[in-house]
Parts: sequence; C-alpha cells; structure tokens
Amino acid sequence: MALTAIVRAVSPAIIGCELSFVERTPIDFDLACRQHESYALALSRLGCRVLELPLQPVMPDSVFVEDVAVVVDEVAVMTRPGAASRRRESESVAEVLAQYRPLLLIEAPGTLEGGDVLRVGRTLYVGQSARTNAAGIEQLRQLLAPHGYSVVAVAMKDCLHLKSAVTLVADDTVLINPAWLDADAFASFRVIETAAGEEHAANTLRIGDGLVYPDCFPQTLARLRQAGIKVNTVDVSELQKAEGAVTCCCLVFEAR
Ligand code: CIR
Repeated sequence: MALTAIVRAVSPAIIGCELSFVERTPIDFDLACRQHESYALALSRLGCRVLELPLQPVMPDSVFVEDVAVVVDEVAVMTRPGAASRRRESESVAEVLAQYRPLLLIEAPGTLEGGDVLRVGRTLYVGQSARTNAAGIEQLRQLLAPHGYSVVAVAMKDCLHLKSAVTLVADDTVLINPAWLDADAFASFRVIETAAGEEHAANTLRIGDGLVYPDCFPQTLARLRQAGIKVNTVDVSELQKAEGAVTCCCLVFEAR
C-alpha cells in the first residue's frame, strides 16, 4: 500500500487569507511557493506519492487542504469548515478523494475542520475550536462509529485548531503546548512539551516513523531529537504568516 499525499499550490490570493490568532504581516508569495515546493519534495522523499490539485487562484486558503476532509482507512468525511470562505475549497478535494474512499458529509448546522482532528489509531481527538462546533463533532461520531472509530472532544483555547496545540510524534508520544489545551485528554501518552517562547511548535506532520517539522523551533526540535524521534525540517515561514503549519498543507492516506 502506497502513501498518497494530496497537496495544492499556494494561491496568489493568500494575502487575503483568514486569520484568527495571528497578526497580519506581509507574505512573500514567491517565497511561499518555493517553500511549498520544498515541502512537497520532503513528502515525496518520505515515500509519499504526491498528488497536486489544480491551483485555485481566488481561494486564499486553498493551500491548506487538510481542513476540508478527514480521511480514515474506510471512508473520507468531507467537512464543513467553520470559516464560510473556505467551504468552496471542498469540491475539487472531494473529486479526488472519491477515487479512493466512499465520501461522507458533515452537514449544517455542523462545522468541522480537519486541523481539529488528531487521529491516533481508532480514536479521533477533536478540538472544540471556533471552527468546529458540537454538532460537527457529534456528526463525525455518528458517521465513524459504524467503522469502529471513537471520537473524543477536547477543550482548547487561544489557538486556531487542535493540532496547533497537540500532535502525535511517536506511537505513544504527543507533543503538546499545555497553555492551549486540556492536556488531561492525553494523560495516557508520554508527553513532550513545546519549549518556552515556541508556542506554535506543537504542530508536526508524522509520515511513517519520521516527522516533517518547521525549522524555526530549535529548542522543541532538540527535545524531539533527544527523545529519539527522526525529524526532517522545512522552512514554512510564509505559510505560518497565513496561520498555517505543516499538517495543514496535505491530506495523507494509504491509497488502495
Ligand atoms: C485559516 O484560518 O483557515 C487559514 N488561514 C489557516 C488554516 C490552517 N489550517 C490548519 O492548520 N489545519
């Protein structure tokens, strides 16, 4: 089985992106494009077959493909993003995912964004964020229960998505910014905390047993390496200005 990663190039409209907890600063579009290319290359070096969706020139946040779908082994759930401006991003992602999985849908009044969903085996931790509401979480629970998944809602604050605050970095280990979430939900895991002053450092992308990780969090990076975790660094400074991070620029799944 091959790992497939869906990505989409950065839209020239990215300067008009949604921002919630990050202040707007100028984005260097050409640099953002180069950084995204290097990111896609890192995915392919880690063994992913990279599928590039058509550019969406008028959809500012369309590079952040993670938010419009939650893909598990049996099905893909098309989300209904809490940011209304992002709902039109779904169609082209759904077209491609339909080739790999039956599609299920989150419907109004539910909202859910993929950045709020952290999968660990058959458990999906879902952030109660400004983008994901209780109806969205309940629908996800109902849709995935028949496939053997349980859904755990996690309280969080002060950041965009659950995976801004926590990601899985090894089978039994999470990287957490404890200021942004209720860490009790992860009490059964070994916990690595983000270093002081590196508040955005908890978002890592795990591919196989290695991580793709921004190069701008040196102290947290050292903690990960000390824990024996293999880390490949990338520079995503321009995507971070759009409140993006490394998980949000791809949808990775086993293609069968
Ligand atoms: C947004 O606010 O929707 C985008 N500017 C950033 C989305 C980042 N997505 C993610 O981390 N999963």
